[in-house]
Amino acid sequence: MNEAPVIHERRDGYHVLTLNRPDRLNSFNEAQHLALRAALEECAADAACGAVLLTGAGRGFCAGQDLSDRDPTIQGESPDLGMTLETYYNPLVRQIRGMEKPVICAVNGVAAGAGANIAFACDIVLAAKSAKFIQAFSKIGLIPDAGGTWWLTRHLGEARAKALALTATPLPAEDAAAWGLIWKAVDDDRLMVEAVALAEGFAAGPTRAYALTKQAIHAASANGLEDQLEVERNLQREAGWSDDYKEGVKAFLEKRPANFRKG
Ligand code: T3D
Repeated sequence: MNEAPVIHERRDGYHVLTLNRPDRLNSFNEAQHLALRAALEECAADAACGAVLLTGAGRGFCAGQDLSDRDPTIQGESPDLGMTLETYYNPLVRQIRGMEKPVICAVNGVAAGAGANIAFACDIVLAAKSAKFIQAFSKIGLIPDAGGTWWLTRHLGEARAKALALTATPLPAEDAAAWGLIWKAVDDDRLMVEAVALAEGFAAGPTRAYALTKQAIHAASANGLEDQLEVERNLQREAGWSDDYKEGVKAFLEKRPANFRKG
């Protein structure tokens, strides 16, 4: 068995990152944080990588922070959780959001605490129908982190955000999709098939246009229409100067599939 906390597979055109602490439902300890950070840095730097696919080993996706590292009977003094967010979780969310290529999350089972919110940070979230999302924080006297208060409020509105956060009620994958929190819930045996098909599609696609699209959509949540029209003008100008755009139009006119070369 591979004991690395993150399994990093470099495939043709995309990378697969699998959280790999299944006996702890892939909850985060420091080693897993550092391995995931290094893997994402490599994905970002690899020009041949057109997409990242994140998933979990075993029956869970990720149960958030490894609470055995927070055992008060061992730790004594309370840890500074603001510091652990600043050191590990916040940079991880920024790394995923800022990745200049699509990040797909295949949620293979329960996603709890920061595990749920890291999934929501990804660009396209597919979940197995058996999976559920739990804002488990209130059960241990914490507040949602890793962007949880932001994703829930933006995607669901205050009523649902507060109910999920305050009650820690598990949200089944199909409801998460129906509520607009994730892209799709799929049959369990189809999860990786569909996630891989998406990754392969992105691997063959116009990477720079995907990066600019992410940038525009992220800007939209803070902008009014006038400001957003300006963002679109500026980013479309850049897209229009790319070789991918020339190739896309040429391929359309020649009635053939485009052969994007990531430029
Ligand atoms: O601390 C900071 O730095 C601040 C940041 C905080 C971010 C956070 O994420 S805080 C929230 C932490 N996560 C949780 O509170 C979730 C804890 N886990 C659960 O509530 C449940 O395990 C689940 C609802 C996720 C799944 O339940 P179930 O019944 O399917 O599985 P289980 O039996 O509870 O778990 C299976 C094993 O994984 C079990 O170990 P065992 O008994 O087989 O040896 C369990 O202890 C272990 N496990 C699950 N979650 C964690 C964990 N071990 C350590 N930390 C966990 N988070």
